[in-house]
Amino acid sequence: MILKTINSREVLPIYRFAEERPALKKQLTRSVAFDPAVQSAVDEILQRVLHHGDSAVLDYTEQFQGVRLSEMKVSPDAIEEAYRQADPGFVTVLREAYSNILRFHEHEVEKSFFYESEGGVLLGQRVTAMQKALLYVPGGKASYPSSLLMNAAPAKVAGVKEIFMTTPCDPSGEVSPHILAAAAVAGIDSVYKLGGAQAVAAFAYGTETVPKVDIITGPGNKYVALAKKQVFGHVAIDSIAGPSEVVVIADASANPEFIVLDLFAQAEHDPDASAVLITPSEALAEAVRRCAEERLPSMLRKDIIASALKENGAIVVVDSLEEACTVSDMIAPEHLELHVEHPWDILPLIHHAGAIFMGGYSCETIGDYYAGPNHTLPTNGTARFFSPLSVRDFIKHTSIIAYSKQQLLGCGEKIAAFADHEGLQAHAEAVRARLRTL
Ligand code: HSO
Ligand code: ZN
Repeated sequence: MILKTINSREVLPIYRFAEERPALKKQLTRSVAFDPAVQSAVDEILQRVLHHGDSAVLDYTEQFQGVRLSEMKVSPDAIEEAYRQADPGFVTVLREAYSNILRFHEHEVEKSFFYESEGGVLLGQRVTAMQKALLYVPGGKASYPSSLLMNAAPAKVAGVKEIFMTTPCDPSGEVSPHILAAAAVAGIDSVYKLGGAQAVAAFAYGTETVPKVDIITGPGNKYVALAKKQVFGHVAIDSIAGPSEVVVIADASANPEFIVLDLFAQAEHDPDASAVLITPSEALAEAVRRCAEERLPSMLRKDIIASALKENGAIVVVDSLEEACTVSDMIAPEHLELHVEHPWDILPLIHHAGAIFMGGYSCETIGDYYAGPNHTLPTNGTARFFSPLSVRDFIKHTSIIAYSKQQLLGCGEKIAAFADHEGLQAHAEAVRARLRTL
């Protein structure tokens, strides 16, 4: 078996965990870091849109998309037309996937609760949906109708009143017909042609024609990601999406070709994506490395795959499946596939992953498009504390407190005395004034 050093730049180098522990830990764990140049560009865009509204949005669109828009919205007719023109097979799978995604998210719905506390006091928590949501859909090569469905479904199920979508237009002012067809399937209320930090700013602050929303979700480039981070507080956001990641844990029973294609599937998203196999089987490690070398030249996106795998790809040989789970937890990957004979047996050993795919036939592609769970998942190791996009992101809770006169009489003086201890006289008097009426 060939063991490479951590500095190897070969596609899918093999490392032995025990020998490379500190270096591998450094290489495999990723964290969020923003470039200061991007930071200052985004700050300026946010400030200009905040103070100059539409004119700043139009100027930036002209600068970055190369078109002076006369209308920021896509007309309902154009959406309808894109839907009618779309390949019927594509529309069918969009509809089927959307129905699966909706059904999964219906299980996430939280109920309000009310209960009678001591002495009949009524307490509760009311769950209501946010009123307006913006779904951001990136342009160019990363413009995915599947991501639109994944963002729309939890908003719909939560009961968001108005769902807006925005995606950057091309230099002729057009947006992708596939995205428009998906917007029709998902029942998006209005579609805008804006992109970048200027789109995030417009919907976070509101302009003369762009509505201020309550939440902005969806992936985007580093400008969009940083703009979302900066407007957090003015609006809610889902999370800061980083490059996509997959970890595969496999034993000797696994199919090397399945593993290679699943690693490639993640790597083809982005040169910064990461794809890691962890296995106790040296024979499998070697078979996967060889198969990756064989398959790479025929892949359409081989250049992206090769750079992703060179920078962030690895095969890590461990002593046992237990150790594989420990290494995976250290990465806390966005996606984790368990290509092992008994995946349910090792599931309890995994604590941190955005989504876990059980067994060699549950490939990530199924989850990306069709199964139902959300494909917007925590990246960059944030699966330690963040969760997939869900209905919970689009709702909020309100506490309800209902005391009657008699119920206040029972506890009022104690509460007033509590307020006295904090030196807050008006608080104490607010209670005592009521007690005096009883
Ligand atoms: N794997 C991506 C989602 C996606 N895949 C969209 C295909 N289309 C991030 O989880
Ligand atoms: Zn994918």
